[in-house]
Amino acid sequence: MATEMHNLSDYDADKVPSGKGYKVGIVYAEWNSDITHALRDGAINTLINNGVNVEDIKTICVPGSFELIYGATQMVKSGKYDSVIAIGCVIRGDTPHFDYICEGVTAGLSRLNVMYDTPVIFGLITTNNLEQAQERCGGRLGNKGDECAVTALHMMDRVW
Ligand code: RBF
Repeated sequence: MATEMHNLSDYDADKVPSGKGYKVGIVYAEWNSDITHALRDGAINTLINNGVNVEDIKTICVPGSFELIYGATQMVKSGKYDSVIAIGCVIRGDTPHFDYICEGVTAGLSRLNVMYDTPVIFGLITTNNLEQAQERCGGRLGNKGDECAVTALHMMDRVW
């Protein structure tokens, strides 16, 4: 994913593989929906701009980021998608909940990538405050949803 020094939102469009014919599942969390909807829409636009047919993109929402694990698992197990993008936003609060959710989602999605053949793209943004999240969903640091879509296109294009 991106840092200030490495921002995939500035990707070279000529180097992104075509998504024509590929099917992509997007599971996104409703918590912090101002952020996650912008990330989701960024991902959808980038997929379409790179050749994925709109009818080949399926979006499903889940209540919170923790539920991304279940949602992504169901999408992968359905066998309907060439890649699955999981999108959520966890903002640090005053309790350790932030750490538990981040660790849980990271472990859950990582496990899917080991267990199944469908690439699962990690679109969970984890920030200290709302401003940092806004910077990453179409602000100063690009849109991490776009970057997830570019990553999905690269992963689907690979011959292993
Ligand atoms: N879900 C998120 O997607 N982002 C959050 O920042 C977030 N913060 C939470 C903070 C607390 C204290 C709790 C209890 C839940 C939070 N959740 C958050 C929801 C979580 O991902 C999940 O939906 C619930 O824990 C139910 O499984």
